Amino acid sequence: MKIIDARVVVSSPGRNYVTLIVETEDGVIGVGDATLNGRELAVASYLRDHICPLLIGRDSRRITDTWSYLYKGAYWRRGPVTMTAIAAVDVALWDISGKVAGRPVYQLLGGAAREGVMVYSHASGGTLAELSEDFQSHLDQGYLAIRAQAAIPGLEKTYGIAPADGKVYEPASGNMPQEDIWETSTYLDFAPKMMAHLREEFGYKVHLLHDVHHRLSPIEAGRLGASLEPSRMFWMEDATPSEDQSAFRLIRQHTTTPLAVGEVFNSIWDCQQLITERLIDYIRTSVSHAGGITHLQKIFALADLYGVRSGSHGAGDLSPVALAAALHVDLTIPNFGIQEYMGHRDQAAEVFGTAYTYRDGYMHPGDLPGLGVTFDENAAARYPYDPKYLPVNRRLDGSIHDW
Ligand code: CS2
Ligand code: MG
Repeated sequence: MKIIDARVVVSSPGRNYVTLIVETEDGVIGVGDATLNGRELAVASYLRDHICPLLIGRDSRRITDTWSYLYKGAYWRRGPVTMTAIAAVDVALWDISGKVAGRPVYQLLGGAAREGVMVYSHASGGTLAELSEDFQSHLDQGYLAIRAQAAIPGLEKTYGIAPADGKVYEPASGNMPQEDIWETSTYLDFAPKMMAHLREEFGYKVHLLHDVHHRLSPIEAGRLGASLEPSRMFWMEDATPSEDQSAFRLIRQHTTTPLAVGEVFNSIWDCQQLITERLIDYIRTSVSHAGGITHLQKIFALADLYGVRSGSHGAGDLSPVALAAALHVDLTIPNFGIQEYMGHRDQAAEVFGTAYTYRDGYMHPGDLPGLGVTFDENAAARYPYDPKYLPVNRRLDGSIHDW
């Protein structure tokens, strides 16, 4: 099962995706997601210039060896660019192995440990009334868990709010990031009111989640967590900039609101302290940004030892390949918690064919051999790369605020 070709396609069907295609001598094709939002071309180059040539002639079945070759064998390790590139190779090789075995990838990972994967969707609004309307529409679609975000009164823009067409939110096109103003005190007053409003209107049966997008200091996060306690959140996500693992000790001292973090993590080392000290409840590392299926399994296995559950990132900038791979992993691990499901813009369906399904709050990866995802290179060619950047945040005094 020699690899004879590995190529990278950068396309923008609704948003930018970097896709790795690996082909074996027997004509089996595997796909991997190498998308790093706002830094897409760096991973494309890492793959094209430094990794694809190393794959030619390797045995596609030797997944762990290839992973180690690319990680341990390189002097410069870790980091989002490297780990996203390795992830794409790893996922493509799992896809190939599944196809060769004639079995869905989850069967190679130990088989299903549950019937379906509980997912959470995104509800948002420019006002609380709009948020309620959107929340209701997600309840109507059967979601058992919903993340809620609303525009912060007084701020011109709030990240994470869907545009008026009801589609998933995306950064604006352009060669420069948009600049937003961030003001913490208004947000700290508003967020608990937003959640209380939803509980009053919709009760406590639905799981309620909220994303802070790394905007608070540890003590502010402690205060927010405490003020959200009456709303009995499923989780408070990314309360503080996540590279500071010990910050979570301080947050923990002040609140019993469950904590989730990790969508920007790239390896087990990024979350080792958070997990082993039980400072979080959910680890949000993803297949595509944390070294692929092979490495994500290690992170979740460590988390399992400490009672931490999974809650993988699944925003629209993770391609359908990444979502499929996540669902295969989610179905198999004992400590699965929840999976984010934001969905993709309609054009993505012209490029990516998927086998996964959604019903009554749960998803399933499907039973096609491999990941169950096809990639149409001709369709992708109709959607050329469209530079986009996530917004930059400044405080009222003009200084840069954290993401
Ligand atoms: C968010 C994302 O889905 C989430 O939880 O934090 O919108 C995130 O900002 C983007 O995926 C960044 O690429
Ligand atoms: Mg998030």
